[in-house]
Formats: sequence, structure tokens, C-alpha cells
Amino acid sequence: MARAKIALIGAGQIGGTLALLAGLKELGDVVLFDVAEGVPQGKSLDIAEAAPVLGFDAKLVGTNGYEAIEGADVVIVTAGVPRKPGMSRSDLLGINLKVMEQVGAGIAKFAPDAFVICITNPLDAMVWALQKASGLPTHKVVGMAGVLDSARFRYFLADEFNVSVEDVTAFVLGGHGDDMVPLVRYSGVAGIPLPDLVKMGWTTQEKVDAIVERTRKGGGEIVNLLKTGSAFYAPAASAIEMATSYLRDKKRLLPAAAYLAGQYGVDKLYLGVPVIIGAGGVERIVEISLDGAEQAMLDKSIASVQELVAECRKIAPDLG
Ligand code: A3D
Repeated sequence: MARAKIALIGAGQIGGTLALLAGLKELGDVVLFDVAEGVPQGKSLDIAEAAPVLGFDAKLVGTNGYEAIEGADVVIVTAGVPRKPGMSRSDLLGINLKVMEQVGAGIAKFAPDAFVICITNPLDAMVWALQKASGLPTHKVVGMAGVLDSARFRYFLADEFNVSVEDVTAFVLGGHGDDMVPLVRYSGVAGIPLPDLVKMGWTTQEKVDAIVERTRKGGGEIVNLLKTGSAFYAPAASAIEMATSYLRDKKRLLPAAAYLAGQYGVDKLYLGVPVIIGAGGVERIVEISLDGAEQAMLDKSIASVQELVAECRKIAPDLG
């Protein structure tokens, strides 16, 4: 059977890491696209030259032309510019909305059957814009944030309990921002919920609260350490997990920014919720029950995503 084709739009920090991970996991052949001349070509050649040592077979191509993504099975989008000093949120939105329009047009023309994963920030608004600009069905366009946010939550919990990260499950809902909703009740170790672990004396409520707060600010913690740029290893690994579930029809239950049409009381908006990802794309949106406090946190998160999308609509009315 022919190898799958994975197109990476944006060959920056995350794009390069995605290419390496896709190769290491033998997910398929990789096309690395960027507007910067030489960067996608250089990174793909470098990774291709690592393949004999690392022992994987994949064709890696770097390009500045969209035609090279033709027929891609998966497209992962990290193209965009970061916020620079003096740039307002609207300035950034305006620039990255234009990028999503270009990328969306490229996908519509050359890879209309692909499963598309958006990573560009501000995530919940950019995935909305990318779906509009590409015109692909909503169940084939998702945003990556929840897998990363829950991975951070899982790592902090595993560290606190001194147990394997593999046995820690965690749930984060809502938009990708400081008001994301880490769900303590739905997180735990090998089926033991966090509130029970507190009762068992494994940790204290104060420590759980501090871990929740650290999870919410996880992106900022890395930015403050790196000083130039943001996290890229864990974001890339998270998107690869989503791509794998699609390509291998694993039907994993993963948190992702998915298009809601009434679920969680939200209409026509992308929001981080649990979904099943399989060969059909987003095959199911899982609606879990929330208590009053969780619902209130989610409502706050929904309001900020709505505000962001309203701003996008103002800046780019053509997107609809
Ligand atoms: P970076 O290393 O700057 O890479 C972005 C790349 O996009 C650069 O190589 C640019 O040349 C390229 N680019 C710019 N405009 C275009 C265009 N029109 N078409 C194609 N390529 C273009 O950034 P990064 O890889 O570190 O991060 C990429 C994005 O992911 C940023 O928007 C980050 O904010 C975002 N991010 C999201 C998360 C989430 O959890 C959602 C986490 C970390 C980073």
C-alpha cells in the first residue's frame, strides 16, 4: 500500500519537529512548506539525512509551492507570525487571518480530502478561519490544543505522584488560553479520580489547585524560559498523536478544538471538547456532564472564544 502523505504548512520550530516525528513514527512521506525560501528545503534535507541513522523510510520534500502538497492525507498548519513587542492583538489577528486565507486556499486547491490540524495561535479563532477559508467539511478541520494542555496536566500530576505518565489521564476543556478548563473530576491515575487521590493522602487540594493553575499558564511558562519563541516539542508531539489516530483509524478519544453545532450549548464555534478521531475525521463529539462550577468556567472560556471570533469577523468579513 502506498505511504500516506503528510503536508506541514509552516516549517518553523513546530513544523521542523513535526517532520522529524512523522519520520520517526513512519507515518508517511512528508512535504514541508513555508514562504521562507530555503528553510523547508534545508530542514527536510537535514531530516532525510538523519533517516539512515535513525532507521526510518520516508520521502521528505521541502517546498515554497503549494502544488507539492497535492493529494495530502493530513495537513498540519503552523504557519503564522508570533506577536512582537508593540503589536496589538488585532494587528496579530489581522496578519494571521491573512495567512489562514492563503493556507486555506492552498488546501482547497491541492488537498481538499485531507484531515487538517491547525496549531497557529490564537488557536480557536485561527481554526475557525482556516475552516472557512478552505471550505473543507467541519469534521475534517480541527485545532490542536487540548492534547497539549492535558499532556502538561498529566506530566505535572505524574511528577507529583511519582508514577508513570502513562497511567495518568487528564482532561482539559474550553479555549486555548488562561481560562481553559482543566477538569479535576475527570482526571486521575489508572482510573482513580483525582478527588479520591486527595482523600487517599496522595496529595492535597492546595497542590492540585497549584497544578491546575500551572497547567493554565503552561504556554507562558515556556515562553518566559525560552525568551524567544514558544513551546514546540510537546505541541508537535500532540499534533502527531491526533494525525496518527486519523491515519491508523485508532478512534482515540482526545480533546481537540472541534466545530460545535449545538453541543455544550455552543453553536457554530470551534471549542476544545473531547472528540473521537478516526478515519472519518472527527467521528463523534463527546458531551460529558459538567457540574455548576465546571459549567461556569466553560461559559467564561466560550465567551472569550466568541469575542475573538467576533473580532475576526470584523477584520475579515469575507470569511463569513
Ligand atoms: P515559528 O517557528 O515562527 O514558525 C512559523 C512559520 O510560519 C515560520 O517559518 C514562517 O516563515 C511561516 N509562515 C509565516 N507566514 C506564512 C505563510 N503565509 N505561509 C506559510 N508559512 C508561513 O513558530 P512555531 O513553529 O514555534 O509556532 C507556530 C504557531 O503555533 C504559532 O502561531 C504559535 O503561537 C502556535 N502554537 C500553538 C500552540 C497551541 O497549543 C495551540 C502551542 C505552541 C505554539
